Amino acid sequence: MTVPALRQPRFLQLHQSDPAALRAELLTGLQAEPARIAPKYFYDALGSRLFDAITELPEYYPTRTEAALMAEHGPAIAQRVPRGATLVDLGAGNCEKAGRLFELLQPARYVAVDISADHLRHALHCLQRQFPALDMLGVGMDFSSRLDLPSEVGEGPRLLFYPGSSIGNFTPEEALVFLRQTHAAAQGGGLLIGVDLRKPLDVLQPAYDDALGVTAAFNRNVLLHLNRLIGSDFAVQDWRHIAFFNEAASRIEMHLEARRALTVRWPGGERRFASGERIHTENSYKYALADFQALLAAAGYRRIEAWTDARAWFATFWAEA
Ligand code: AVJ
Repeated sequence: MTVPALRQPRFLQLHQSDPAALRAELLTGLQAEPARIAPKYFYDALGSRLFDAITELPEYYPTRTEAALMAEHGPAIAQRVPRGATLVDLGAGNCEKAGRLFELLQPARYVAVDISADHLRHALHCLQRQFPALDMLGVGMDFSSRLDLPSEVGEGPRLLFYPGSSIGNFTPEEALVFLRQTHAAAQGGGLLIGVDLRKPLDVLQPAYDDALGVTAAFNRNVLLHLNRLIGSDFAVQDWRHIAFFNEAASRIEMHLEARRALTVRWPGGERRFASGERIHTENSYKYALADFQALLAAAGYRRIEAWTDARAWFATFWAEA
């Protein structure tokens, strides 16, 4: 008896972090008025674990609402989505959400994209054991500034998958640029995307300022990450977590606020912060269903369809490229 050779996932690392460019970008943000740090810096090893913990908090509704909505409307979504497509998972992380879609959507190939191919190794090897016949590729690339999928993704219709409402970190103008890039990359397929919706303040606010202080730890941890990246001397105890809904901009804003007047130093520079001065660390936009639909149409998508949970807190859109 011959045992067929087991398929193995392939990996491709495209993004090479350039320490000088990274440093320059971070220092520009630190010296800006007001100071800012991009949300992608939340996700060092500890930050990624803290984010996973956030998703289990009673106050943080997006992850479980999206999961329930995908479970409920999965069959309807599957009716729209082409079979045998290449499922391209943008920001795959632990690949959990995509794994739940395989049976439903029957992709011919799975391409997991994350900033680092190394982050994907463990998850893809696990998934490959569960789905031995599926062709799998892990791609390490930074698509936050430009989505430029490599030719290794292959021919055939692509199903781009961008769950979790990460699109909310972009301004609507940036989101439109990004959606146009996904439209160009989808070649005859489409986009399945999770979007967090506007909702009452008493739901929104605690989701980003939970009673246990996990989101506060997640926000303040960015300073420890920065200390390692640029050699700064931020002391986390000097900084307070701030989160509020900016109604006019329809976004949650997160900031770190200096508890006292202080100076932060790094090799070659420093910045003074007044007491109460803030560093802007994240925007998380909340959309009206019709506004996001219009954004997808403006990006060139047609036959746009949305599913929401019963309370209309979260939406999953399918849009044909
Ligand atoms: C990963 C961007 C979807 O905006 O809800 C969670 C990040 N920040 N709590 C979000 C986050 C604070 C999250 N996204």
